[in-house]
Amino acid sequence: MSQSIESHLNEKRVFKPTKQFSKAARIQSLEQYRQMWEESIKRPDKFWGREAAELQWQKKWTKVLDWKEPYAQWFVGGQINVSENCLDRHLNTVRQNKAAIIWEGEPGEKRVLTYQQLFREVCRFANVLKRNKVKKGDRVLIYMPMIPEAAVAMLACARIGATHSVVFGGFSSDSIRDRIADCKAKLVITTDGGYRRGSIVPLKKNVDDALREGAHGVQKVIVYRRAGNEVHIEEGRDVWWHREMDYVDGHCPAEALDSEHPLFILYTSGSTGKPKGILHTTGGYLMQAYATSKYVFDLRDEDVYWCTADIGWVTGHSYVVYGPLACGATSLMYEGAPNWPENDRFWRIIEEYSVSVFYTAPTAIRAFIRWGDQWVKKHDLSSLRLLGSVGEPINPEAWMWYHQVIGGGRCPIVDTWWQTETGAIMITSLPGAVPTKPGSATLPFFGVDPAIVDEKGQEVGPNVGGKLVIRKPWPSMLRSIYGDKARYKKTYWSEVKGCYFAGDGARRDKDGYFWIVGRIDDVLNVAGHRLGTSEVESALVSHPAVAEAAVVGRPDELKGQGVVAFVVLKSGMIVEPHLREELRQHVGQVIGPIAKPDDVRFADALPKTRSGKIMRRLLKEIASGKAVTGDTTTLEDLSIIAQLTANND
Ligand code: 7RM
Repeated sequence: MSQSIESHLNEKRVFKPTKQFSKAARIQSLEQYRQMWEESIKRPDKFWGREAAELQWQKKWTKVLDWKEPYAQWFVGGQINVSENCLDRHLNTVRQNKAAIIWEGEPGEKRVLTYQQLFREVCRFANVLKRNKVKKGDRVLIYMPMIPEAAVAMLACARIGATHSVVFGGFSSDSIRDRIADCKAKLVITTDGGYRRGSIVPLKKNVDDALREGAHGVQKVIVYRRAGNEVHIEEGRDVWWHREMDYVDGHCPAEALDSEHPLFILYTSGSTGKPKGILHTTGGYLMQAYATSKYVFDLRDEDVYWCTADIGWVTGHSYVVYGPLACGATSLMYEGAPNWPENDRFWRIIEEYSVSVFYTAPTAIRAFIRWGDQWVKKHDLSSLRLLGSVGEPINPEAWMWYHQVIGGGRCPIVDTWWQTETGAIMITSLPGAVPTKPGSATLPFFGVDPAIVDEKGQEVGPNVGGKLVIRKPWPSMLRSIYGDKARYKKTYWSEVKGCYFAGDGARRDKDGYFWIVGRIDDVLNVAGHRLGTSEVESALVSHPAVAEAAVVGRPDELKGQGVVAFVVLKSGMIVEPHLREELRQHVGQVIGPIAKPDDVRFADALPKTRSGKIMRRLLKEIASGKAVTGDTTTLEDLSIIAQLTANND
């Protein structure tokens, strides 16, 4: 739930780290944090140089940072391989036979892959990619459910220097097609299907549909058999994962890659146009994914760490796969829904595997609250020692419930603010050092220099709302929007001079704590998923009955924001009863189920100013059932308001 500044200004509770937690933590006090943060800002070369020395480099860098705004190069001249750091580095240690991935399928299967086993699978699959003509620099699209093979596919790409682009399994064939076209993927890795709430999602069929129309450069599709559902196999194009694995051996040296070699492209919604391909590179990304996993989750060898994000989101990249594995941690993966077969699935998993660090999203926490404490109470959660939150502002009520009911009052909560673009955590508490306040992401991570600025780009004082910006480059920052440098520059580096503009509004309190309010651009945050209003609008307009559409968000108790669509039909079309549902389904098909509008309202026209701008402020008020306030004098046709407000069923 996006909070208003007024609502969280009243939050006065402070939770100090317990002595017991601090004593064992890497960063043990606020003073230690402050000292290290100062150093990281004043002497980034020294700070990051020391951190980077913990990773395995094939060639040492000559310069930590080369910054020519808005382009950063980190660890210039260095060569490093992400998969080598996540796998090989742990092999000749006691971690060799430690669980790298513990997996549970939705129907209940269980698998454990040790570092040795994961290493072998990745090497073999990397050879499968080579066998199928994938070369360093090629793009590979991954469209898979949450199974260990998804991580194997990502790490195998990283091993040979292919750039992966993971598409969330909940996205439609249209989304796959757009992304294939944009990144010019040469190969697709998918499965026959995946499980979600007891039914099978036809992933391979969606890939087939995506490849049916239009020109594309996809030469091969590798299919892993997961669900056993029947699939079409296109001779000459489609090959089975298990068959291919029989042809190759387990020897595959990790390619020496430049620090700035592209590791992945991940598409995310912006305020205009189609989703942008956020480009991340190798050395700096790995550095910050590693350092944040180490300091924020304070991972140690005994931990069973569980991040519930899907690998289709950046959180799944950085905190299911790359960060924890670079730390040599045990990362738990679960394939399915939290309420399958019953509402206690997550608590069952935590109890069964003795999960000690748990990282999830506020939208999930609010659903758990609604389902009731009885589902939690059935299970022993005493293994938990640390909780994390990500994806949207966490409202203090949800924070308190998480702390008391899930954490038993003893686990610190790290509320981690970051974005697809930032690659890794940026604002967060460190669990042994920073006192927390419910609803605040607290203080910047090492090397991160955020500020709140006003319209003119001037830093504002305590408790004044403004734009959240980052004033210095950081190792895991995006390097560009794939194929569109101009848009990169315009979106992120031209709003506030000399700063990265995040698109969020926030304030900073007198203790320097950051309180994120939410997006201030036309990006919605629906159940922790980013969605551009313009994306949903173009999906609606692609329906034959629709002439024009405007989409806004409205506060939603569970999802944070809900989607409300205002639709004008083409002339001659009448509002038939089935049309509302048909439009919802249509959006679901074009983008994916998460984008389906919660409410569709019809009108003869949209409220516009005389210069033709849609009055979104007004639509937002109508969507949330508020009275229309403020200036409507610029509105072209006043009767529209009455129509839109009345159309409220
Ligand atoms: C990691 C991720 C990014 C947007 C971001 C914010 C919101 C994320 C928090 C948060 C308040 C948080 N990447 N956001 N984390 N807001 N507190 N701890 O979510 O690219 O998908 O979304 O999410 O608005 O700009 S993302």
